[in-house]
Amino acid sequence: MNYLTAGESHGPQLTGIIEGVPSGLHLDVDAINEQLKKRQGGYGRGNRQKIEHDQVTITGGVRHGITLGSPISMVVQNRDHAHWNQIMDPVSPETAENTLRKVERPRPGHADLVGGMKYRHQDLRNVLERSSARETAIRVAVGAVCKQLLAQVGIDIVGYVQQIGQISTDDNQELDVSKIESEISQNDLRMIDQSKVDDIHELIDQTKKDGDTLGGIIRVVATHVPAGLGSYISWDTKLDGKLAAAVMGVNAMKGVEIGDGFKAATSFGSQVMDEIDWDKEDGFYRNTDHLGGFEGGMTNGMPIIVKAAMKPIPTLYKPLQSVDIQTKEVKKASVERSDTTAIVPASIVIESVVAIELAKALTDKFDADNVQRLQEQLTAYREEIKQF
Ligand code: EPS
Repeated sequence: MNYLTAGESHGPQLTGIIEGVPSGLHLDVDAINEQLKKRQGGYGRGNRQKIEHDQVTITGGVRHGITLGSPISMVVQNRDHAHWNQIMDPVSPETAENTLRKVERPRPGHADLVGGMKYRHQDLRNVLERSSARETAIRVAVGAVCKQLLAQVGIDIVGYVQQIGQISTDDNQELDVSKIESEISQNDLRMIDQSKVDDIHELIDQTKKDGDTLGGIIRVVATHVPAGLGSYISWDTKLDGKLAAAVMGVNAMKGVEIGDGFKAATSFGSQVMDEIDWDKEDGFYRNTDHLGGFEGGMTNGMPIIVKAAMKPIPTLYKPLQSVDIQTKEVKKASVERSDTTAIVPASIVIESVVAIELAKALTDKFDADNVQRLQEQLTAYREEIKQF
């Protein structure tokens, strides 16, 4: 399975193509839209989300609601393009008028400056339009398709917010996906601990007043993943490595942990390894999950736990020092409309990219031409593993 996205933040639309989704999957478009809606939400978002009402249109690979096994193409319109149709026109030639929103004072921490150097763009808008996290809307649509495929083989997955700025909100213990879902749906921060919501709202409000931004920590849990996805045989077959790369591929991510992650480095071996147990019903299992469901780069049948550290958004209303790329004068960085924090939508994005990697691993390992055959194979494989 493979996917590709295209589209600029204020261009006409975002496009995604996924190749390798099995045939015979009943695709629930409402469920894709539900994910898109969740990604648009969350306290701390800016005014762009008042303009967008993200909805997916399927343009290939699906017939009468059922996947065909051919590439699935999807689009999400940028409603804001209506305000940018001259400036972001894909075809009409450059004029003085349609280059009015030129960006020449790169924002520290954004892709602006290096992107400009690398692609020889003198208008840094050509960089920021694609490096904008707007692209994650279509990645979430791709992830929503993968989530539906995973659900067909009993795999559940959720991403939520654990920490915003310095306020930490849970103890890393919860592993029940439906319990997490029900807790986080009760607030606009996708957090388990309801008692911290007011404090965090206040923190976001104050940060906004200060013209500053916030990052945070996201945790993803995936359950009922069979043992043996990924492999120890070569470095690039390790599935935890692929998950880490997918997480780092999301805008603004600066760190990834699997299970106890960095904490494992300061613990004793006896506190980190998950002791092995066995019963007739489940076969082998572990008594704890410090290793986040991975041993030797392979899933071990325990819940997968991935954490991501997101840096604060680099667009500041109180801008930092920069240098004008034309005049080379020290100036304040350019100010674009932005969010105070995007940690809530990012938790959906991280959930999505983890779902995509798990779906990839699954469809790589088994015959995935057809979803029913995939289910049959997985049932047989699970039985074999249980009898080991
Ligand atoms: C973003 C800047 C803002 C965000 C955007 C990401 O966009 P605009 O400049 O149009 O206000 O709202 O995120 C989205 C549009 C989205 O859908 O998530 C950036 O610079 O990364």
